Amino acid sequence: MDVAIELIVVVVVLVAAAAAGGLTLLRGRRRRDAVIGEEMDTGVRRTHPEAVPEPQITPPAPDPITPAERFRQRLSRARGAFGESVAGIFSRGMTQEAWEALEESLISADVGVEATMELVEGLRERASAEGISTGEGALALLKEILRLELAVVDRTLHRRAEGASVWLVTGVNGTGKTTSIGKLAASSTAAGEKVVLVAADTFRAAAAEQLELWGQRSGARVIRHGEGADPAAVAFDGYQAARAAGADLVLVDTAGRLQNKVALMEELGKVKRVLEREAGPCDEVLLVLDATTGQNGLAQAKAFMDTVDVTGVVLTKLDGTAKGGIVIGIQRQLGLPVKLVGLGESVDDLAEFDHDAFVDALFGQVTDGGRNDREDDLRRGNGRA
Ligand SMILES: Nc1nc2c(ncn2[C@@H]2O[C@H](COP(=O)(O)OP(=O)(O)O)[C@@H](O)[C@H]2O)c(=O)[nH]1
Ligand SMILES: [Mg+2]
Repeated sequence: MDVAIELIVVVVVLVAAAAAGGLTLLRGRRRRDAVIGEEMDTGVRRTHPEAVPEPQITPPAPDPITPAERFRQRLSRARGAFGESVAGIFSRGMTQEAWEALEESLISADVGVEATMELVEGLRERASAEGISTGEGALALLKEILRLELAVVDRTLHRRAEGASVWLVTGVNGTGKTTSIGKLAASSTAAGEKVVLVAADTFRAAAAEQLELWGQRSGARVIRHGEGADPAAVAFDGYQAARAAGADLVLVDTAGRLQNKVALMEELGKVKRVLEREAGPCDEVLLVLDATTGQNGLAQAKAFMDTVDVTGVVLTKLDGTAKGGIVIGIQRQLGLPVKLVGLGESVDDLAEFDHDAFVDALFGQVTDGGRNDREDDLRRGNGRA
């Protein structure tokens, strides 16, 4: 009899893990289950079921690579198109055709038309001022210009010194809000923090259920109401619960169906007002953008920026696209810093944006860290001090 019950539990756990995006997630989950035991029971409604025993699987050895290396490796999947098209561009020297081809490559990598024109113009001016005469030299200079441009932005993820920090997460449906919140929750709980997830996307019950699954996986508490509940009321309860529990971080998940944009934006504005009334200014208002939607995503972003003061972008699905140039588009066209990058569907696939690794990956160099000698040699070889 006991064996039968155990078997059922094992099957349920396996099915749940598989449904949530593959058994690879078990790795992150096992690591973090220890945190589930650490409770915050101070009268807060606890909505995730009791932790269930897990099948005995030997955990794989911890990843020895650093986050920056991981970022590079993951991005390397996306580098293809841009790196390859740019590599051959200057093979016949710095001709007019080459400059035009470079513009085309940047535009197809989603840098944006205006930004591309400015970048290429700036590059041509500097190349001639500095006496750079080879294509390789021009490419090295382009990398340097991009690095400098991306380096000047403040990408700090703000936390308050005392009390629960509040991060409101917004964006169109399907961009990866809930998944990114889950990943953030997992890394925060793994770092020993108390995290509360607030299911303020009440449009479908499935949205809250998805968040609960991440709550179980990460050991974060989930606050939810029923389907169709007022999202602002859930936000209110969520923050109160977090405060009562002495939580460190509150991650608020919101709805993103654009079919009824006016109602959506009103709802979002209200959620933010309620949070700020209770907690003071949100420490972060993150806009989640799907890198594969490119310039269309930027048009959608404007609607959110008109409603809430967005403090940064979480750029998801960068693992599956060659259009990484959107990072530059976001910075130039929206004036927003990309703070976090989604590089896959599993729990570890969220990274803080690393501009050096990003530029390397964009140009197809993924093996060495930061700036590399070849680049410096090229510059020296082209007559610069
Ligand atoms: N490849 C990839 N898929 C992602 C990433 N982030 C989210 N997803 C997937 O995108 C889909 C929508 O994500 P979800 O979090 O439900 O979006 P939401 O509607 O904005 O909450 C899911 O299938 C996720 O697994 C990412 O960085 N890379
Ligand atoms: Mg969602």
